[in-house]
This record gives sequence, structure tokens and C-alpha cells, in this order.
Amino acid sequence: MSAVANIGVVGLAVMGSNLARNLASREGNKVAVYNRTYARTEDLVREHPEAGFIPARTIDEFVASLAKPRTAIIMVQAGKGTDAVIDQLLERFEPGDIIVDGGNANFHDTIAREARIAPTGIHFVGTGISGGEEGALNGPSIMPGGSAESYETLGPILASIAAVAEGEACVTHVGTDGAGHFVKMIHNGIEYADMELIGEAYDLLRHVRGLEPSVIADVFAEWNSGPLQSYLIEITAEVLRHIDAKTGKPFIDIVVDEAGSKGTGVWTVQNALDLGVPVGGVAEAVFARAVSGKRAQRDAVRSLGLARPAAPAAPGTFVDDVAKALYASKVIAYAQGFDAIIAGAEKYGWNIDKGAVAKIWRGGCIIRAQFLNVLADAYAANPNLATLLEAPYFAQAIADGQEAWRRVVVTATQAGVPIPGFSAALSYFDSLSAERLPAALVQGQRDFFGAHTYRRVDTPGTFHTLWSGDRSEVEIG
Ligand code: NBP
Repeated sequence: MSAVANIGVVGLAVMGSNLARNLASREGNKVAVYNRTYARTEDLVREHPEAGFIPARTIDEFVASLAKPRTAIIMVQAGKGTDAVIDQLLERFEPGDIIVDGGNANFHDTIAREARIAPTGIHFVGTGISGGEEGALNGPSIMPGGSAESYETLGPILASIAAVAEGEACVTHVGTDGAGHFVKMIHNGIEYADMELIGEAYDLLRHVRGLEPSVIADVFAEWNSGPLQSYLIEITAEVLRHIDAKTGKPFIDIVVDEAGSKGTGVWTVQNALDLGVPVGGVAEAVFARAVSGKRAQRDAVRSLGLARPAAPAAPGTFVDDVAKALYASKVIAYAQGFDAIIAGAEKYGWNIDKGAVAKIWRGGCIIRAQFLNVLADAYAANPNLATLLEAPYFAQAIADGQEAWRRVVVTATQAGVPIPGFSAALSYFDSLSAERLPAALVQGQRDFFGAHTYRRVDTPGTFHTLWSGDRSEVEIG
């Protein structure tokens, strides 16, 4: 076999086969393909003769078909499958060759793999790829980590297959080792928050304002032509408009209201807890999915017969209020997500360009949105924003939406409609805005029962009050 392929794909299930087809469709790419079970490779090659794939029956054939520096993208099941393929490639690759893991790896695994592989001189590039099956085929948002050197070879190949937003390929070298998979994880966390907020907006329009799904679909379609424009708002309108063929009912009413998840939202929250970054928007979204699945508990509480209070009449401005509340809450979700990126970059030593990340999320991925242009502009104007909320555009958006946001939270609470996302976002904003927080009292309690000490507002140093003695104050250290 002659080494003619500039890129290879290992793993030809849904994601790998679509990514391979995408690669093959771009000028200048010659794509080698390999899958553990050869039948999958045969199917792909037979069904897509136009791609001109170079199929390999064995891993040796696959490696032999790659031109140097050999570059292979692994698209297999995350975890053991990825490790198995990495080991096979490591045995055959040479220094300077590049192994790309395009699966949904945990970024901690990516850091460990990179550390293990780096001494061999082979580059290992953990790469977040977002956009699902459709994105893989037509243009995903791509978040590569790894070395700057490997990106010189890999960058143009990835740029050739990435989504394009406003003339720019949705790919950037995010940072070293696990940075790409970390940012992909945060992307997914923001996606959870965004979906939860949209779900709450729907619930409010349905159960407070009393609109039918088809009318709510129209509302979402209209929102999609304004500042809320995004892929998720667009598909929400589609889902709400859909009628179930079997029953003639709105599709939304025949779907069991228990939301599943694949775990990246949980990873985001777990890592945010470790980093000490509040990502309440993601956490509430993860918990809201968990609550939805607690059928026995839901049944038990429903059977108490504590009916929801009669909903107060929705204010005349309610639909617009919900749009404003949704926008403000979404700003909070992104502010929190970018805080997590900043904290992760600091902890793991990555130099992440926040504006570039916002730009590569404008196309190909699930959270693609108009909004991300403004976000990129905000970081371009000031890369050192303490919080996104500080940027003039977002500060204004919150100022403009604040009253509506509060009305929605009050109305929803009175009506007994759950809004964990909206209310947590508002509480986060109120926490940041407050002149004084009850954290002072928590410090007092901690000092009382555990001598955990406190700082004073008027004097530098660390202090403890002798609570069980004469309650005089002593300075510590
Ligand atoms: P799957 O995650 O379902 O994995 C199936 C593939 O892994 C097959 O090619 C299978 O080979 C291969 N494989 C397994 Br399983 N164990 C293996 C092993 N020990 N050695 C070699 N190959 C092995 O595929 P997918 O749904 O296409 O997803 C691929 C990756 O992309 C995953 O990491 C997934 O999390 C990620 N993903 C991303 C998105 C996104 O939007 N970014 C969406 C969906 C998936 P076989 O044919 O021989 O069984």
C-alpha cells in the first residue's frame, strides 16, 4: 500500500463515517479509513464511492496508507476504545506523527494521554468536535488542544472541514493538552443551561400565559429573528409545531417528560465545583433533568393533592417579559461558562483566547447563535473582563431586561411553575450586585463553631472572637 493519504479516520460509526466523508469532500484531502470491524469500512466505501476512500483491513495497512507526518483522527467510543486505538497507533507511528482524539473524552484523560505520549515524540491532540452527526458531515465546530507544532499540520485540515461563520472557519487552537476537550465540555454545559432556560420559557408561555404549542412555536420563530436568534430557538419552534401522526396531538404532549443526558453537563458541574466557579445555570439544568427522571418522587408529591395555586393573570407584557428574562438568564449562563474557562485556563496553564472560542461556536455547534458575535466583540474590546456582565452591551441588556426578568420570576413563583434556571440566574446576578452578602454571617457562624476566623472590613489581618469566653477579639497570625 502506498502512503498517499494526508489524513486517516479510525472508527467509522456515525460520527467517524460522517467526518471521513466531510474530509473527503474537501479539495486536497485523500482519506484513509479503518474500523475494528471491517464490515463497517466496506459499507462506507461501497455507499460512498465519490469519496475515493483508501480502505484498510488492518491497522498496519491503515498506517502504511498515510503520508508523513501521519495524521489520524480517532472517532471511537470514548474511554477504553480510544485507549485501545491509541496503543495500536503508538506501536506504529513515528516521532512527528499526529494522533487526534476527536471523541468526547474527559479532558483529564486527555491531559494524562498527552503526558504519556509526549515523550515518544508523537503528537497527541485531544479535539472537541461539536455538532453531532450533521455537523460532522457538513461542518462542525472544532476545538483542538495539543501542541502548537501539531496544529501547523492539523490546522489547515481541520479548517477545511469546519463550519464557516461569517467567512471564518469554526476552528482555533484552543490551548495545549486537554484545553480543547475542556472547552468542549464547557460548551456542552452551556448547552444544558440554554436548553433548560428555553424549556422554562416554553413552560411559562404554556402554563402561565395559556398559549397552545403551535402559538408558542410562532413566538419562538419570531424570537429567532431578534437578539435571541440561535439554533436552539429555531429547533424549539420546529419541535413545538410538530404534530404527532399517531394521535394528532402536539408532539410535545406525547413525549414522556423525563430528560436524558450523556454526562458532559455533569462533568462541567463537577469540574466547576473543583475550580470553585459558580455555574448555577448548568447545575440547575443538570438537576432539572435529574428531577424530571424522579418519577416515584414526582408521583408521591403530586398525590399529596397540593395543587398549584391559581395562576395570577399574566401581565399584558408577559410574552415580551419572558423573552427578556430568557435573554438575561442566557447572558448569565455564558458569563458563568466563560468564568469556568478562565478558571480552567489558570489552573491547567492554558492560554485561551475567549473571543476566539466565542467565534468558533458561531457555526456548526448546538449553541450557535447571533449572540456569540457580541460576545466575541466584548472579549476583543477587553480580554480581561472580570465578568461578561461588565461588557457595556451585556450590562445594558441586563439593565433593559431586569424589571421584566423580576416580573417573570415573581409570576412564575406565584403560579407554581418551576423556573430553577431563571431564578438561579437572577439570584446570581443579585449576588454579584449586592453591596453586602450574608457571607459575613456565614463567616461569623464558622468562627463561632469552628474558630475558622474572619477578616474585618476596617482593619487588615485575620481575627477570631472568643465566643465561649469573654467574646473579646484576638488577632491571629
Ligand atoms: P460510538 O461511540 O458508538 O463508538 C463506536 C465505534 O467505536 C465503532 O467504530 C467501534 O468499532 C469503535 N470501537 C469500540 Br466501541 N471499541 C473499540 C476498540 N476497543 N477498538 C477499536 N474500535 C473500537 O461511535 P460514535 O457515536 O460515532 O461516536 C464516536 C465518538 O464521537 C465518541 O467518542 C462519541 O462520544 C463522540 N460523539 C460526539 C458527538 C458530537 O456531537 N461531538 C456526537 C456523538 C458522538 P466496531 O465497529 O468494531 O464496533
